[in-house]
Amino acid sequence: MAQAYKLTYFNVKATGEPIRFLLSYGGIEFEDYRIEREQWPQIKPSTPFGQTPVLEINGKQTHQSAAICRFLAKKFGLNGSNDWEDLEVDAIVDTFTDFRQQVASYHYDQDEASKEKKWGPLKNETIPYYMSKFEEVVEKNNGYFVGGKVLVAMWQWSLLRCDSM
Ligand SMILES: N[C@@H](CCC(=O)N[C@@H](CS)C(=O)NCC(=O)O)C(=O)O
Repeated sequence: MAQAYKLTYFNVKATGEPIRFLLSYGGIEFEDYRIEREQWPQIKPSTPFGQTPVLEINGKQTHQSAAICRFLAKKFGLNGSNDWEDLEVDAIVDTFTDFRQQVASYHYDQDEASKEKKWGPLKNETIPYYMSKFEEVVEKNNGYFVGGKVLVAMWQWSLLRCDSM
């Protein structure tokens, strides 16, 4: 029997997009439920930890974007070929998260003065640092992050390429 997949997330790319990519890659039809900001207070209490993305499979809810990606990657053969490769994938994914959090801290800052103060270091230090490091890794791995092939780390990379944080 076909399984029913439903992804609940805001109408942005951010941490939901790699899950959408993975489900599409795996040929899984899913309900791409995009909530509007004003719906959120009503939906929040029904989520496992008050946050999205939430993936439901046959009514069973799960959360945490990286964990969901890892789960789907395994299903679609996009995890590593051994424990070491899996470790390397996890390390890259966690590094994206570190990087993204620094960009998000600037992006979502509502205080104009504090935001302006963050821009210089972000543009001149943080972004060039992470980008050059990521490039180094990719150069060492024949154009991929791990193992010279497309793995879940690649989809997580899409987080950084999203036009909305
Ligand atoms: N570590 C979590 C972070 C989840 C998260 O920060 N979700 C945000 C949207 S990107 C959210 O639901 N914010 C609304 C809220 O916290 O009320 C993940 O990667 O899934």
